[in-house]
Amino acid sequence: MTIAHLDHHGDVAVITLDNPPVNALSHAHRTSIVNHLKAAEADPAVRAIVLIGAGDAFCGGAEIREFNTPAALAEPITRQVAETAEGLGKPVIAAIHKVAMGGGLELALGCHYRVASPGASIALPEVKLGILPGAGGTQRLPRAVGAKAALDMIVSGEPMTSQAIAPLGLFEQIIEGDLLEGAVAFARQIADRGMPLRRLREEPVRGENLSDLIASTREQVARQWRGYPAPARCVDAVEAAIKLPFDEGIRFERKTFLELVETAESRALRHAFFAERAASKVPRLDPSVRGHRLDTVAVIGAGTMGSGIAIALANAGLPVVLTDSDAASLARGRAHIERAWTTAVERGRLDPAGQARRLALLTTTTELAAIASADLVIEAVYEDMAVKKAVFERIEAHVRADTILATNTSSLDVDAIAAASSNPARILGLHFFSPANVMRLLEIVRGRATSDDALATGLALARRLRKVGVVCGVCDGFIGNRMLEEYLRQAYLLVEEGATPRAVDEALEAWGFAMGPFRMMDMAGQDIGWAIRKRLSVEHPEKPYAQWPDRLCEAGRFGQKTGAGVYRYEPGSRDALPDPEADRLIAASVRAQGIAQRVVGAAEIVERCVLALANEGARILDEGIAARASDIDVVYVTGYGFPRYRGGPMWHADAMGLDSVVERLQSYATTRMGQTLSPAPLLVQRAAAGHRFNT
Ligand code: T1G
Repeated sequence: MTIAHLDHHGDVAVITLDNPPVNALSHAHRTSIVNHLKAAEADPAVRAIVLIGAGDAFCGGAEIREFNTPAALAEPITRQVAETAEGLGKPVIAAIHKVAMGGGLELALGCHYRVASPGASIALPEVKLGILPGAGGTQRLPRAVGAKAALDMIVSGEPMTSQAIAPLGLFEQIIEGDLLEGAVAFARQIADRGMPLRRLREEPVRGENLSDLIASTREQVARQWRGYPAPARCVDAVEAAIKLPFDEGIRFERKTFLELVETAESRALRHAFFAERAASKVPRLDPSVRGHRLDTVAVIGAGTMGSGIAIALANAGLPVVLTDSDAASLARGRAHIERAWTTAVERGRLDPAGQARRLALLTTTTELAAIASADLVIEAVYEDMAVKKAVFERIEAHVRADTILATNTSSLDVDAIAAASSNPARILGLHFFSPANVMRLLEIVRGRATSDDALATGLALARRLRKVGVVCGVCDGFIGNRMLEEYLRQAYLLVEEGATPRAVDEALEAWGFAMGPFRMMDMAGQDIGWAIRKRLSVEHPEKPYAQWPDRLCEAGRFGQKTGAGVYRYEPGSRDALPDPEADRLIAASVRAQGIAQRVVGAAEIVERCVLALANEGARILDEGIAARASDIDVVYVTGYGFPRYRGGPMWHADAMGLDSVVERLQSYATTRMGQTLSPAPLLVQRAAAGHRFNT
């Protein structure tokens, strides 16, 4: 790995940040940059200095892997690198392309001037890692672009493009051509004109009604970021920039950063960051296998999933052929897709040209022969094994021998589907989550016969769709739905023992879940859970199943789709309202079984539901269905509303201590749940060895 290096373009020194893959500011890199800045300052032949990034980034920020290690605090820290640039007596120009994020943007803010290529991604995303910009960003960005824009960027962590942020005052120039050439010419111009060195620390924070701005942002953060400490502290730091002299503001920022970087939430969010990236590294898959070119993708079945997948494909610029044997279903699917893009245009999330481009990519037909040119076919028909096998047989009659075939099944046996195929090696599972054009998770199911080529094609599709692809083996429910079954089992049993559905939902939502289990099942459809319980109670009779959910389904209470499930819903509303009829059915079911009622507290609700996830995750890990514990965390955080600031079920168990997890599960295993909460062998093993799930 190389680090920064210094070249001379006549009387302009060029310091190139060079720490692949994103020029992260490791201690060695920081030291090298400071040494080159000082050397350029001392060199009488140098009249100006340009900082530029090698490869695909100016700089992606501090080296996150150094956090909570001595290297992160070893001087020069990132703030000092920015201060060195700012303190020089010669003009220092940051030349930005592709990415300037976190400490990388803060380094650029310490420079006297900034130029950029168009399309660069500019962000202070630290809040997404549970921290805040700790190298002067909260103090300099408000002075560069004004308090409002800076506050939006720092609290959201979201990027702006270089050309969008330029008018706010961040960049002196957007350079269309060769960035280095343009930056050197700009630097020489600054030197020739003897321009004053622009030091942001000497400038005021711009904006009106700043106290109102801070107050309103605080209210918005309190509503939107429950459970996340960092956003509110970001507001505090920008308020310090407004109210305090620069150096006091910097001290406040540093103190706040050091507090946040030690929080459990930040450690969990950093785990989630790296876990998503680790998921793309698949054991026993030759990294040189890149998968098929994807020029055309076909989707079979224009229902909710099929049309959602078609939207996701067209949004990613892929030509898609959507077929359905039933003309009415196809028409409904197409109408759903067109409505989605029309709504996006109405809401300003898509421009008419983008809508037209997407519509041009979409072909809908009842003729299955239209899939002949597809490189990949995704089956999204009714969740029934016989139906799927029949569809695959018809698909194979129309496509090339090398076309990859994927089933979108949410739990059925991919090996059984593949076994019915003439070429099982080309078959895999691509489990999309509804709505497929919104949810980031994609479970990529690797069958026994799935070839590396087919698997690599699934991973490439996930990247193309900007989804998080997690490879899993074949089992009932793969990773997420298999764990969900154990989570729901506890939730249903808790109600049988005396908890109300609303108490269960509220306990888990207070703990951080986006939606409690019963509101979630009312939305997904109680009938879906009913069908799965019917199948599993036959396949696994040894496990206890609560009966009251079946009583509600027998009464036709499927949730929002029927206006009533566990809760009642007014027409057109998703508000979960109390429903005495549901309470009556539950009480009758419990009475008929003679189950003694008791007071069930929120702590027990959370513990049994959350640890049931980690316990089943341990079995999934032990069976090799998931390659690593962090893949399980990624599935549950990105696909099932597990709070990201708690890292995922396996990370949470690690944070609790696996010996405590074993002890808590054993304390419940003696009750009615029997072996459903008895600790999994791998959990007991890791706890006894003092190890963690996430190594
Ligand atoms: N530190 C360490 N590794 C990093 C990294 C970072 N800042 N950014 C990326 N990587 C690794 C990543 O793990 C992956 O590794 C590889 O680079 C490619 O990443 C003082 C304290 C920059 C937009 O939060 O958002 O500065 O898997 O797959 O899609 O105030 O990476 O190959 O082993 O994501 O092209 C603030 C985080 C840090 C930006 C590029 N900065 N990075 O996206 O590639 S805190 C961030 C990203 C900070 C200061 C504070 C993205 C990217 P591997 P990738 P990409």
